Amino acid sequence: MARKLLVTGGCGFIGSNFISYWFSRYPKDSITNLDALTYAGHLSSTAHFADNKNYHFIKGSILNKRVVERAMKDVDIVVHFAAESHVDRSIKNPTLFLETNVLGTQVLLESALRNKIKRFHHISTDEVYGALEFNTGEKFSEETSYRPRSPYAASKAASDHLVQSYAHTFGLPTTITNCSNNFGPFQDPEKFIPRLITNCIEDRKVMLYGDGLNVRDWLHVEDHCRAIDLVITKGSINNTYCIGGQVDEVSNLEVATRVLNYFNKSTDQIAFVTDRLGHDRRYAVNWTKIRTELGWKPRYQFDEWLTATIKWYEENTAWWRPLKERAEKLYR
Ligand code: NAD
Ligand code: TDX
Repeated sequence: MARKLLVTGGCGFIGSNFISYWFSRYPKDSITNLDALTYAGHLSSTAHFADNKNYHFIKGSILNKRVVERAMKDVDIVVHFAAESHVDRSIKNPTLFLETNVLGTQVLLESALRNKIKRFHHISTDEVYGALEFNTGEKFSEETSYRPRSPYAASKAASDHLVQSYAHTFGLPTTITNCSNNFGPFQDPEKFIPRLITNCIEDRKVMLYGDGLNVRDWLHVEDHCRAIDLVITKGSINNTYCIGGQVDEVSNLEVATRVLNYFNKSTDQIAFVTDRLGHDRRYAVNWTKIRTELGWKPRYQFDEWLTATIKWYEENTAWWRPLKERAEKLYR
């Protein structure tokens, strides 16, 4: 039977990829996308499905109770992506992160409860677990204690706790996924990999924070979407699943070197700039639970799909060029 989904933040990077993924897999389902179109929300990321008769867009904030209540009508499944998502911005303006990520999530939870939603799926991050040391072999898992270290991570941790509290106290059927750094098409050029690629295309220097040795666990956005699908359709209620990528430990410096190599540029193009305050050293995710319970594993190998992502940015300059100057301004 066709289902009705409410996707929040569907004009952002992962949300727009998720809507494309869902329509390709479940064409009979209908999707309402509630997005405030902040600086991170782009209608251009939704152009390829905007005409689908099963797609509806509402421009509005998850903080607006009236708008949320309207969007929630007759919905079966909520998939909640909307958030302030950039760590550097959370260092400059933490308050906005608390408003959107914590209070906004609570508005959605209240409305989901009132409307007897069958599943509330919350998208979260591995950053709630803090940071790992180098060369320890340690990874984050569902058992790891929460130790958020940036205002962004703290706001996501608070939102996870709220979701769990609504499940426990009020019986709202929820699931949470905590995933690592995504990469792929339609990621805003203010984030590391798209900034790297677009700086190379525009012959700008490539910026690395600190010594460039920080490690991220890169997950292709489509692998992420497939994992969310499995958790929604087959995952156990009131459960958390960790999601990570198919990548060997790779430092930011190595990622930058690979991108520079693609463009036949030398590492002289790298500028080591002032480190991010509180910069987390290393993330790595143990995804055993989702593999053993739901049979998920990442399909997209990092090196191969980094090249595919570079090509996507080369071929889609019309998408990112209008966003580039604003993104660079953030770092001045
Ligand atoms: P993004 O910044 O690209 O997009 C966020 C979207 O939310 C935008 O379309 C924006 O307009 C919308 N939004 C912001 N505030 C809103 C509000 N008040 N009401 C309605 N819409 C609002 O983010 P993303 O990278 O796609 O991340 C999506 C989710 O995944 C976030 O919850 C983020 O914490 C989580 N996450 C992201 C990553 C990653 O690597 N990008 C990794 C782990 C978890
Ligand atoms: O220009 C840069 N130079 C640089 O060295 C930028 C923008 C980043 N970096 C570093 C900081 C990090 O070590 O690259 C790494 C990745 O940075 P971001 O793209 O800002 O991602 P990160 O801070 O790791 O957080 C991301 O993954 C987890 C998402 O933005 C979050 O939303 C998600 O929860």
